[in-house]
Amino acid sequence: MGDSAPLSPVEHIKAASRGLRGTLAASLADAPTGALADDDTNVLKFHGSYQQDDRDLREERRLQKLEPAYSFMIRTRLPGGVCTPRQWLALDAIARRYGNGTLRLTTRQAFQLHGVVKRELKATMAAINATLLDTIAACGDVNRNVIASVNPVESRLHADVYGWAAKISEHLLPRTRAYHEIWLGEEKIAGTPELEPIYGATYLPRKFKVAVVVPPLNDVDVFAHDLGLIAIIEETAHGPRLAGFNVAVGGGLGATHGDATTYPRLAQVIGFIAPDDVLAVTEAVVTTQRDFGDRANRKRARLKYTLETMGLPAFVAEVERRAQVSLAPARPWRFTTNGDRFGWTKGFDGRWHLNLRIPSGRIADRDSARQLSGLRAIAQVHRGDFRLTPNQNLIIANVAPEDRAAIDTLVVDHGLDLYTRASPTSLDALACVALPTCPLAMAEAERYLPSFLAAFEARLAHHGLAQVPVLVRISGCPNGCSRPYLAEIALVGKAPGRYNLHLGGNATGERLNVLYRENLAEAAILEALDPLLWQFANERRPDERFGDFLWRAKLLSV
Ligand code: SRM
Ligand code: SF4
Repeated sequence: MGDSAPLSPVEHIKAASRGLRGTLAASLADAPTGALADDDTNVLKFHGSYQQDDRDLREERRLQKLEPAYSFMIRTRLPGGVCTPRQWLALDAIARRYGNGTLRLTTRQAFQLHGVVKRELKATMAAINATLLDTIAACGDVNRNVIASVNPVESRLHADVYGWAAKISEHLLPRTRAYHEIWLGEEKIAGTPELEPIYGATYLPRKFKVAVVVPPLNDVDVFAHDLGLIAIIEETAHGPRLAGFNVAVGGGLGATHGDATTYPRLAQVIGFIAPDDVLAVTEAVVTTQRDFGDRANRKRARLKYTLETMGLPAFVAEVERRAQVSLAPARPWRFTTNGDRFGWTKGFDGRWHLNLRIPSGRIADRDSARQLSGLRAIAQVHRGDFRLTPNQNLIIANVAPEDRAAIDTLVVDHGLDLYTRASPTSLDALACVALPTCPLAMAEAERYLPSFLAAFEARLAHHGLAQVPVLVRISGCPNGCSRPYLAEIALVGKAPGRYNLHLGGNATGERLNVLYRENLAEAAILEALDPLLWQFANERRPDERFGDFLWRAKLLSV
């Protein structure tokens, strides 16, 4: 807006894509290569897929003068992370038939399949669609998967809140039929591409993320979002009622090492709205970002930077004008944790929910645990549903009391009972995918998490802190896909085997951590943590968390 800088190349690709069609159909038919035409790799993202190559094999293939080992990652759209056993079984079969034989649960309550080759991409997308799931807008410069508190226990209103996540997701879906034409063979309608009433022809300047949360849980890390809705529940004579939502805007975590113009930022609460105003306000936030966001510099194109350039009051006034809604003063709320509640919990309606621990969300059959087979066996008998948590874990939800024993047996038989054995710190730890599939990874994350935790927990035990939970998150680069900047201890990839050490987030997702030391290998990370842990062990107040202690003891500064 008002900026004379040239548009970023992606803007031209979107504009020329004829409603996200690009030349994808021709690229898919180009048999000699496992890759798509360059521009189509950008268009493909809006359909929920990324072209990747196996980075473990890159050098070997280069020496053999072969093109990289291209394959595709596919991400589902799954508002609130809810899916049925039937859908689970279908995705499990698709992962084994077309993917690399694993299912990956993401930090945004979605599934990712990795390792799909180009000649099978269309069949895979069609197979996913046949399960009544889709991948539309799971990636790209649009609203992404809307996430929602899993919370099936504490709130009678969880279904309402999940309903809002689903409604927002539908409301903000692109209207183009490109997905149906390219992947499902729908007949093309001649003429100009469909109008996109919310997005316009060039969609948003950047990705856009929405979370809906039900306090006291902040399992979605609501303040990491472009738009966060905090459900306000009122107790009435007839039971609890969803009064409305506090609205938070401008959260986002991605940053670039060494570039101070990019930074993680927490969303700010700007007011309260009634449920009836949710769609209008959401749309107004999206269209304001559409019109005022930076389309020249993609590193500064998220809503958090639009707020910086517009100023919060002007942004809020614009949203109110567009939505024709006046925001009321925000209502009080309180979060107690951003973690999951592992094990069995009883819901308000007498049904049971089993929160399993799935390290880094990777579901695979390995010697240590046959998770994929185990969850397949559970899906074959389960009569409730599954819920993916934003902490990359899984809830087997809505289990009748009489079905619990059978599920427990399958869980134990397949090594899915980690939640009964893991330490508090390893239960809550997150790591992003990183190598070998992520093209942006600078260091390992998912594959490094187990060995880092083992080394770190040995230090905790040494200081008598083995049973004290510390929120640890690892990302392979500063983009922050495991939401590391909210962790008490975060490792952010800098180079192979080296990380920036961030300290001082809290356990409710309400405080950013700060950079403590740069570019450290594991031994130096542990060495930096050791004196802090020693002091924590000696001076800790009852139940005090490590991140809170570091600030109280003035061991960190902004
Ligand atoms: Fe992410 C890009 C994986 C959640 C911030 N993210 C990527 C890509 C697609 C790499 C790429 O652009 O080629 C990664 C694919 C790796 C792979 O091989 O699978 C990737 N992001 C993930 C997932 C799978 C991490 C995980 O281990 O679970 C999460 C998928 C979520 C989903 O289902 O939609 C994932 N990414 C996040 C989050 C956390 C969240 O949203 O709650 C963030 C930080 C929050 C935010 O957006 O600010 C996040 N991902 C990014 C960014 C930085 C964006 C920015 O504003 O700068 C990138 C890079 C980009 O967009 O250019 C990125
Ligand atoms: Fe890839 Fe970086 Fe995201 Fe990790 S944080 S998945 S390395 S983009």
